[in-house]
Amino acid sequence: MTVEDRIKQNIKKKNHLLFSLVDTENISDLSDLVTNLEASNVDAILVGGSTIADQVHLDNAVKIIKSRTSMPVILFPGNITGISRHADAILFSSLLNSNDPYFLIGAQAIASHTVWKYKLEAIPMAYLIAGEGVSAGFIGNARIFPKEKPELIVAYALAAQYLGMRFLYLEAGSGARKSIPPSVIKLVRSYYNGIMIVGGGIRNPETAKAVANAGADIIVVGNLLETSDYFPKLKNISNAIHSH
Ligand code: 1GP
Repeated sequence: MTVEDRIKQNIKKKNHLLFSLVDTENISDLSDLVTNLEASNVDAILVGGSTIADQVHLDNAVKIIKSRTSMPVILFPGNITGISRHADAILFSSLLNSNDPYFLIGAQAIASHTVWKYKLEAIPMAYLIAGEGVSAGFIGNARIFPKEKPELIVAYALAAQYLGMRFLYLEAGSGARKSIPPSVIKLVRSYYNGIMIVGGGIRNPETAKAVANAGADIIVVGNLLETSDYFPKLKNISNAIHSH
């Protein structure tokens, strides 16, 4: 079964999924982390980061993660350096609100042969930086949507759908002070038919629940995993998401 089918089946069963984003350059003990992710009932592990440069390190990290879990391990690359042959799939994304053609299609074209060679499952995804953006917004040269015009985000989401992108990631930015507002998620949900992922600035069960209730299929938690007391917090987030 493909990773995409596994995700879809899991959404049907559980309604909402929790994905953890692991920035391999910022985690010291990966084995320990994976054990805790398993114990928190996380549904998949995304591996990514906007500034990954060391591919040998990435490859080793993905290998370690894969050897310790049966959860899907999915690449979420910020650039062409974020590809590893050991992953199960790749979120093959275009940053649709970038000003830079490199992040729209240039990087994808350069990376495509590697994805083909590694036989990675490519999941077509629209990436929209719809919040403050943080590193991803800066590096990806994203045009920030005006707060008072969420219908512009809808326009991009619909365009993604008509372009055949089966996944949409609404990103506030890793470590964002505020997550994507539930009202925006709800609005986009009322138009977009595919799998909707929401991440950035989600650090507590209340926010996670509000994001899920607003219509996100998948909630992503990243930065929290880099804090010392993340384990109980992650478990609370997981319970909040999976309990409805
Ligand atoms: C970043 O959306 C993800 O790409 C996760 O964000 O690190 O703020 O949890 P955080």
